[in-house]
Amino acid sequence: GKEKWPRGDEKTWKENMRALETDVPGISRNIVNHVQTSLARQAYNLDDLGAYQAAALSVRDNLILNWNDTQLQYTRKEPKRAYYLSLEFLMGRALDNALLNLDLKKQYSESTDKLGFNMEDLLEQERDAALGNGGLGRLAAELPVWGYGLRYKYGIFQQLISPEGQQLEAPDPWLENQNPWELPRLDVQYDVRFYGSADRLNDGTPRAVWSGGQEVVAQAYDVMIPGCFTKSTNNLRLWESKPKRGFDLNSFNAGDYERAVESSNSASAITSVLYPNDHTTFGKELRLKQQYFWTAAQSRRHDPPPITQFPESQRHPSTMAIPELMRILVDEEDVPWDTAWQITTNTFFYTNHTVLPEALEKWPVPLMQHLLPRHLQIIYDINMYFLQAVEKKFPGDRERLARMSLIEEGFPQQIRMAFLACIGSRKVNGGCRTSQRAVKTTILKDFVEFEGAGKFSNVTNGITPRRWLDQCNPELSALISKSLNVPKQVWLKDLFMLKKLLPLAEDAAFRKEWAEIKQRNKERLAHHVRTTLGLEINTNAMFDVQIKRLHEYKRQSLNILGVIHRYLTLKDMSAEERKKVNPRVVFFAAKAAPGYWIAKLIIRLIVNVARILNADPETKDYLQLYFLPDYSVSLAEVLIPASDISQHISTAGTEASGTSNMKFCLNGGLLLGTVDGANIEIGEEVGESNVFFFGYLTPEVEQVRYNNIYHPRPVEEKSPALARVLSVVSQGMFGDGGIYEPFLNTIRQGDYYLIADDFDSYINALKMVDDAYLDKEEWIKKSIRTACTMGKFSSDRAIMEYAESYWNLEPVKIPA
Ligand code: CRA
Repeated sequence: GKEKWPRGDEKTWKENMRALETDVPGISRNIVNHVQTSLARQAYNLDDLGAYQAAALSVRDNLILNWNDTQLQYTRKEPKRAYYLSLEFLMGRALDNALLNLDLKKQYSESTDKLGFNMEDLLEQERDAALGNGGLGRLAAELPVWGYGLRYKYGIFQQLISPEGQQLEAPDPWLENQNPWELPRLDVQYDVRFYGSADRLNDGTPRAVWSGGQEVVAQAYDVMIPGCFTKSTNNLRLWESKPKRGFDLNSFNAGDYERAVESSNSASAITSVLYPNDHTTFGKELRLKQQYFWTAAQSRRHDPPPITQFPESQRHPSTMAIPELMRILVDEEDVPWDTAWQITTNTFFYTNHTVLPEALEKWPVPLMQHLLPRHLQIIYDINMYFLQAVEKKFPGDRERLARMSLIEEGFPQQIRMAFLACIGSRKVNGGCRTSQRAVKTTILKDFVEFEGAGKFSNVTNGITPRRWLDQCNPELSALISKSLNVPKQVWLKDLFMLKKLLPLAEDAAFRKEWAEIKQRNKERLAHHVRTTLGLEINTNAMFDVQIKRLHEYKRQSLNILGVIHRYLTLKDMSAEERKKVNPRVVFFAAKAAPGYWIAKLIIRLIVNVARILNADPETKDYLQLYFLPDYSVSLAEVLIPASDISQHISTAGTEASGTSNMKFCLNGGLLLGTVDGANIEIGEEVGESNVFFFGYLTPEVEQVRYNNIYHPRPVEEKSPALARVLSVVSQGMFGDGGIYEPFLNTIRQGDYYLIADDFDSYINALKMVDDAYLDKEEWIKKSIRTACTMGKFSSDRAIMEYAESYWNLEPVKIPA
C-alpha cells in the first residue's frame, strides 16, 4: 500500500519548506548561518577560505533545492534518461560557474562585500576538481546529462619544475579542505566483487554463479551541477571505494596492526588516484579494478525498477559495463542470452576519443581471468556468437575472423576492448568528422564492413560558452551582449547568434573596444604570472600559446624548435633590424605522464631555453618564453582569453578532435594549426583566410613515414634551418646538450611525427602570422570573424545532436 505523504501535519511541512535565497539579505543570512553552524566559526575568526566555504555551502543550498525539484519532475514524468559514463571529469572550480548559471553573481558579490570579503578573492580559494587528464575529461564535465565517475582522493598530480627543468609530481589532495560541493549518500551503497570463481550452472541456461574473492563497498557522493539559467540541476555521482569490513579487530587484538588495516587499505586504494596517463595503455591491475568497480556500482542504480526495463541510453561506457550488464541480466535476472544481448546493445553508445592505435585498451586474458572470472566467460561467449555471425557473412575468411576476434593472439592473449565496445553498442561515433573517418577506415574498418556504415556516425565535440566565454572573459561577454542588444541569457544558449556581429568587424569603434578587451586580458595574465611566479611579461607583444597535455604527437617539440629558430634569427640580425621585429611572448603549459620520459625531456628543453632567452639582453624585448607549471582548468581560464594566436599542431591524422582550439577561437584568438582533428571544421567555419594552416596532410603522412624509415634523408637535407637548431641544442646552447640527444634522435631517425618534414612549412606559417600581425586593424578583424563564427562549436549543438539522433531524449521542463 502507498504511504501517506507527507507524514504528519502537512501544514507544518509546507510552512517550513525553504525557498531559494535570491536577494542580498536572504543570501547574507544564509552565508552567516553557514559560518555559524556548518563551519562553527564567527565573524572575528573568519578568513577568506572560511568565507569561501560558507558562500559555497549557501550556493549549494540553492542547488539542492533546484535539484530536488528536478528530481521530483523526473519522478513524475519518467522521461528516458542518458547517463554519461566517464572515468574522468575535469570539473575545475565550481563556485563562479554556479553563480553565473544561477544568475546570482551580482547578488552574492554584493552580499560578501557587505560581510567584508571580496568575491574575486573568495573564488581563488577554491581548489580545482581535477579528476581528469585533458579534453576527454573536460568534455564529460560539460555535458548536461547525469554523470557517473569515480571520487578519486587525489586528482591529476601537481606539477612542480625542479631547478634543472625536470617535471616533478606531487599528489593533489583536493579534498583536504573539505569539498563543499558534494553530498555523501550514505543510503546509496553497493557491494562489488573481485576475484573468486565463476561456475556455470550447466542447467540448460547460460547462467553462472560468481562467488568468493574480495568484496568492497561502492559509496555514492553526489555533486550538483546547475544548468544554465534554469532550475534544471543535474547530478554527477562519484563512487568511492570502501572496505566492506572496515577493521579487522581480531588481528588488531592479536597485535598484528598491519593485517588489521590491510583489507581496508586495499579497498580504499581503488579510488585513491586518477591515472595520469592519456593515450597510452598500461596493464595495471588497479586500472581494471577501477573500471569494473565503477561500472558495477553504476549498473546497480536501476533497482527498484526491474533491471530488464533498461531502454535508457548511456554513452561512452567503460567497456566493462557491457559484460557487467550481460552478467546482471543473465545470471541475476535469468534473462535468455539473446534478449540480454539485445538489451545491452540497445543500451550503450560508444564514443571513440582517440585515433592512436597505442591508446586502444587491451587487457591480458590471465588478468581478466584472475580479477573478473565471470566476465571473461561472458566475453568469450560474446566473441563466439559474434565470430559465428562474421563467418556466416564472410564464409571461410579466416584472416578476417582473426582480425576481428575480441581476443588477440599472443603471449599473453589480450582482450581488445575497443572491439567489444563497438559490437556491444548501438552506435559508435567520433569527436569530429575526420577522426570518425579515420576510425572507420583503420581500427574499425572490418566492423564497418560487417555491421554497415549506418552504425558509425559523427558528432563533432563542442565546448560550453558559459565557462569558456562568459565566465573566463566577462568583458567580452558584456561587449557581445551590448552589441547584440540582447541579454547574455539568450545568446549564450544560441551561440550561432554571434554571426550577427560579423558586420561589426568593419566598424572601427567596435574593433577598438574588442582590441582593448584583449589587451586587458593580456594584462590580467601578466598580473597572474607576476604574482604567482614573479616574472615580468611584455604585454605589448603578441601572445602565442600552446597548452595541452605534453605528447609527441601534439608536437610541443615543433613549437620549441621553432622558438629556437626565431632566437637564432634574432641573434643574426643587427640591432637596427631587430627593432622592426614584432615582439612575441610564447607560453607553454603542459603536464607529461610521469613515466613518459621523452615528454619530460621536452619540458626540460622548454624550461632551459626559456632561461637563456629571457636573460638575453639582445633579444629579450623581442622574444620571451614561459613554461607555466601545473597546467589546470583555472590556468586555462586566464590564458585562453589573453591569446593572440594559439597552436594546435599535431601531426596530421593524430588528434581525435581537440577542444582547446575551439576555446581560443571563441575568445578571438587566431588559430595556427595542422589540417587535423577539429581544426579542419574550425577552418571551414571561420574561413581559410582567418586561420593559418601548414604541414603534410593526413593521406600523405603514411608515405612520409615509410620514406623516413626505408629511404631516410638527413635533417640537413630536409630542412637546413632545423639542422642548425638541432646542432645548437646538442652543442649545449641551453645547457648540457648531451641530455637532449635521445629527443633529438627521434627526429634524426624515423621521425615518426614528421618534425623535420613539417619544419619549413611550420616556419613559413609562423612568418605568415608575423606578417598578418603587422596590420593591426586587419588582425582585429580576423579575431572578430573567428570568434563570431564559433556557433557550431557550442556544446549545446553537440548535445542536441546526441539527444535527437542517438538517444531519443526530450527536454524536461522544471516548473518554478
Ligand atoms: N586528449 C583526444 O585526444 C579530444 C578529446 C575529447 C582526447 C582529443 O583530441 O578532443 O579526447 N582523447 O574528445 C583521449 O584522451 C584517451 O583519449 C583527449 O582528451
